[in-house]
Amino acid sequence: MTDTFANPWTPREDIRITSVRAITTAPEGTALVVVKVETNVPGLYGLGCATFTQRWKAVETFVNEHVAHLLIGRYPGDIGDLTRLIAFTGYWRGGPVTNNAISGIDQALWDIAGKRAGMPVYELLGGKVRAAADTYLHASGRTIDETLGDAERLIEEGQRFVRLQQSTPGGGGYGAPRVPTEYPDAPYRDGWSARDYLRRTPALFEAARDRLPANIELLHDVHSRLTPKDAIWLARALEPYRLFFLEDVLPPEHWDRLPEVRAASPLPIAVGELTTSFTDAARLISGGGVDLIRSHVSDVGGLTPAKKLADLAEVFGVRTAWHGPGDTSPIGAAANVTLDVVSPAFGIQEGHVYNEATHDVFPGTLRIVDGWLTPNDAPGWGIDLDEVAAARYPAELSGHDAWAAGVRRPDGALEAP
Ligand code: GCO
Ligand code: MG
Repeated sequence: MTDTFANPWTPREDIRITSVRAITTAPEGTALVVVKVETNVPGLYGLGCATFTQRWKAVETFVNEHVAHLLIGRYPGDIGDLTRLIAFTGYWRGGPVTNNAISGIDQALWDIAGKRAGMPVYELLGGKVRAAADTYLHASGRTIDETLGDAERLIEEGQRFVRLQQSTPGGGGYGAPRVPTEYPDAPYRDGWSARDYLRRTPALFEAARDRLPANIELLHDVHSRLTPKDAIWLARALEPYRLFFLEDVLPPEHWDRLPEVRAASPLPIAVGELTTSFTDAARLISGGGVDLIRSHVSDVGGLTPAKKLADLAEVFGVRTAWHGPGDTSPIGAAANVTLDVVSPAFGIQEGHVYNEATHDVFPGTLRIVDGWLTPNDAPGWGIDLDEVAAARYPAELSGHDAWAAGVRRPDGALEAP
């Protein structure tokens, strides 16, 4: 009987995929999904990041029920064919659930390829063009003073790049703690006001330039909450403070207006963590609206498409800043830094300091040292998964949902998180 899903060539070696499983663990409370692909060669398996923390059960089911049977019996070296098979058999393509599932497989197969070759993945991609990736971490606080105090702590630890986020009433101002209401007469007293945010943010950066060393690079994440005109206003207001980048000024629905925003100010514009298709990310790069592309690698389908995006960015003079928050597994973080060291288009890497429980679950998890991230030299990603430890941290249905539902305007209208 012919196997409809088999590719029509004979594998170079008789190595076969024997099992494909999604494993979810939450050692920091945030659900992390990884895919484990096992083979008939004893001890030869790979791990890939498939973390869509808000909808982790959907990714788990997608991998275990819809993907595993397509791959069992296949040759793990045919990465491009296997990942296209997953995409095309669904007919409708793209989206975070599909792409995270594909990424889990894609990265696990690259891990296997590295282990077979006895090389880290960065060498399979052509090798290093830099020793390590410079990172930025997040400083936040209820007040300007608290935010800058947090930044000083990070600078003390060796960071040269810090993202500054300050609370504004209601929803916190993205990335900063929630503070008490300031709109007692409004229908929703604990609302978040874009006008108020626009007024406060330049003051934060003015104070930062006064207080922090001049060589420290400053970043800021708007988290997609502005209109194009407000975005231009903010970019211009922040010009004197020489930001390294201004992130996600517009929601994805208005990305066609990015060229206008970018042209209005010399401040570099970084966009892309909400891209959920390779082609959308490619169009951001080629469309003239971004200075840095910061896709979440698993949301565009894994290492293979992200490497193509890095190459495209190189051609267009755009730099990379791959999304790397706490809802990226340590395998995903390793994929990010792999891209960083192989690509001439590298701009900066968002870092996350994982807790010790995460290091127990994922032995080999990278640590930021003096602000730098350096990939493992071990074959593949050089990161393992201790399944017994992982099971000690079961995931719950996402706390991120509650956070995302928590931002409303003073008039009560739901705001993008
Ligand atoms: C960033 C982010 C994230 C996202 C988070 C959503 O790191 O720049 O915007 O923190 O909010 O990944 O789940
Ligand atoms: Mg962001």
